[in-house]
Amino acid sequence: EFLWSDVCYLADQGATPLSLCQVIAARPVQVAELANRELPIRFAKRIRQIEDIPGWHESQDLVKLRYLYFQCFSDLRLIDLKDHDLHDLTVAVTRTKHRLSGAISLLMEAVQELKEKGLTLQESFLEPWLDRFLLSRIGTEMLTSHYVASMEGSSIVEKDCDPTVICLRAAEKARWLCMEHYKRIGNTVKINVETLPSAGNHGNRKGRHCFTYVPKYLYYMVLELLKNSARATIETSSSQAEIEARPIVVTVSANSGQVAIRIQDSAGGIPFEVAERVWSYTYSTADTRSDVWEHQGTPLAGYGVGLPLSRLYAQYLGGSLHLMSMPGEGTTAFLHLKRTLAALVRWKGAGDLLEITY
Ligand code: W6P
Repeated sequence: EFLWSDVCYLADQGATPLSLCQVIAARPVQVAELANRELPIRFAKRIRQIEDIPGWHESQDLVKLRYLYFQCFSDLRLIDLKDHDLHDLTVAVTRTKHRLSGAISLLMEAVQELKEKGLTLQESFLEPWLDRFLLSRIGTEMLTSHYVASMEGSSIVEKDCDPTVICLRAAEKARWLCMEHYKRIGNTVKINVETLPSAGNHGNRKGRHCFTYVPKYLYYMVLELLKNSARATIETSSSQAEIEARPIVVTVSANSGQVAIRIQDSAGGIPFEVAERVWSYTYSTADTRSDVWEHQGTPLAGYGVGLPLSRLYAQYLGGSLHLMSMPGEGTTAFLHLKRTLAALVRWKGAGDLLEITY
């Protein structure tokens, strides 16, 4: 019907690049206008992107995912924003947020399904396809979350985000996940969180390294890294005593420009053959059924979408994520984050990632 031709029309429209700062700094009414204008364009582009996968209509999951995006698209397109009454838009955006909450798990199942069917999807096609899709998913999720939060008078961004506190919370959760997952053998890891004092006056108040950030994304990234370290530690140990002799060490440091989080395990390192696989969506060894937005991920799942998605989050917010392996010793993850989102505007390299253009 007419909405489908509308999809075609909007998919061809250029999405206006939004900088994160622009979104964060906007007043609720402006956020509403942005959401109302930009979300349909971005959803139309996602629909088109799904159609770019050869044989997409043979995958139940992709058909479902495409229809989800179409429903979100339709809801938003049927809104009339005149009179500045935001109620209908708020209902639609909230519904959209819920509708798409399982989008990534659905997508990863689709990828699994396509692989099992032996559909010869070139990796060189699929990996960048997934990067693009997930990056845009981060962008629209950010916009919908921010819209909903700003209607409630709050924000997804915290001005006083304490990375140490986030690490402690993630550590607690990782230990809990271990206990759940290895219930029968009663294993859990030891995680030490240390905060380095910074030279100069950057650790405000009691040496804490507070900065402006989106806490739920930081939590997601740290938890993902801890899950990997914890799983490796437990699976390469033969007793609880051995596990406790190999604690995971989390170190938080900062200067005026950045916050760094280092996560070190002593699980023997990443074998050479595996090193490339950890960043790959398609080589994932474990089931990826998980709702990444709700953090209900499969406990300690293997190299699924978690690591590549964490790296996308880090990059999206102007930072980076690297893994270093010492063979026979262990793995160290380095998470570098921009200290102020304001600095992002000036950071030229961020252009492609920062702009929620997809
Ligand atoms: C390992 C494998 C891995 C992946 C990601 C992060 C940490 C670790 N540790 O042994």
